[in-house]
Amino acid sequence: MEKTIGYAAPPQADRAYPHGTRHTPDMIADLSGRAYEYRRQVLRMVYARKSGHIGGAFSIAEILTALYFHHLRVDPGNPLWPDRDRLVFSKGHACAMLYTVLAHRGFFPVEELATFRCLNSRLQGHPEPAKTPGVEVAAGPLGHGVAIGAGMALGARLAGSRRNVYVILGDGELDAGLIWEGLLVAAKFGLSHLKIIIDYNGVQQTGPTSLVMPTEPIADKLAAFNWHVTEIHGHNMAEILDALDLVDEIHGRPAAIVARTTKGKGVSFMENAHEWHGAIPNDDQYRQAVEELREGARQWQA
Ligand SMILES: Cc1ncc(C[n+]2csc(CCOP(=O)(O)OP(=O)(O)O)c2C)c(N)n1
Repeated sequence: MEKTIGYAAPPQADRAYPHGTRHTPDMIADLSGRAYEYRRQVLRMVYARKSGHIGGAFSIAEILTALYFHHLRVDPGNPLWPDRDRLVFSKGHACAMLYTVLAHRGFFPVEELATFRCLNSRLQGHPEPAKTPGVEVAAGPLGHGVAIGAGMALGARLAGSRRNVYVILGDGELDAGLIWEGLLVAAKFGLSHLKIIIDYNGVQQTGPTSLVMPTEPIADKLAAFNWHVTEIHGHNMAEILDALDLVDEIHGRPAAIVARTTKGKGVSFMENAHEWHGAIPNDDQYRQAVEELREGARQWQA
């Protein structure tokens, strides 16, 4: 028998809106403001540990917030519920944001975020499903997400389950050849359970994607691979929520959301700067970043 999905939030969790809730202005403002609070949490974690990846964590904040607090059918009280939707976080280096969102959704205590990247912590520098509740796949070596997601989507089909598989990729990650094999396989099998979201911030570890390995026009390439493609502004909560609803209605082939984002979003000196892929703020930079992110959250308060 199908289990009722547990939207009753665990005591510590932030409010989740049930899948299908209307996209009201209040809800959009609430989730948008939270994305800034979650960025501040990530900043605290990386600053405290002097280790981690801020730029790519900040670019995915709104998308992960939309997924975990509105779209995904998951149950923090029963993380291995067989029919849950799966989130494959392929750009694993940016997991500080994944951990933050999972903790605030109720998968594990928010206090545990303070153990990020500590020896023997459940929150390692790259995600590990055996350790961390809510993490579905191990990631770190880039390029595996689409192939893993295709396998999971085939599995859902064979099991007769309506669960969906969402894969989050970085644009630099598209340099990996295995991604393109996964795209071919998913199209071949018409995997409509599979939805990929490309966090296209245009900047990777050592410079702009357009210089390291140009991938544009990405939408045309995906369409030529027989994927349904939607392009959105990846920090606009309303556009994200609409796109997630839209891709769920695509049948007969897999669907991609190309989200145009900004690496380091929300902190002026981090935005679009590849140095902030993995740099650690000094004390002054930390204070300025905290203030800018507070201001970012404030703009969404009534
Ligand atoms: C197979 C593999 N090659 C290289 C790396 C090193 N690496 C870590 S992050 C990164 C850049 C990723 O860029 P992108 O996917 O755009 O990530 P984002 O900007 O979203 O952080 C690279 C090359 C890796 N983790 N795995």
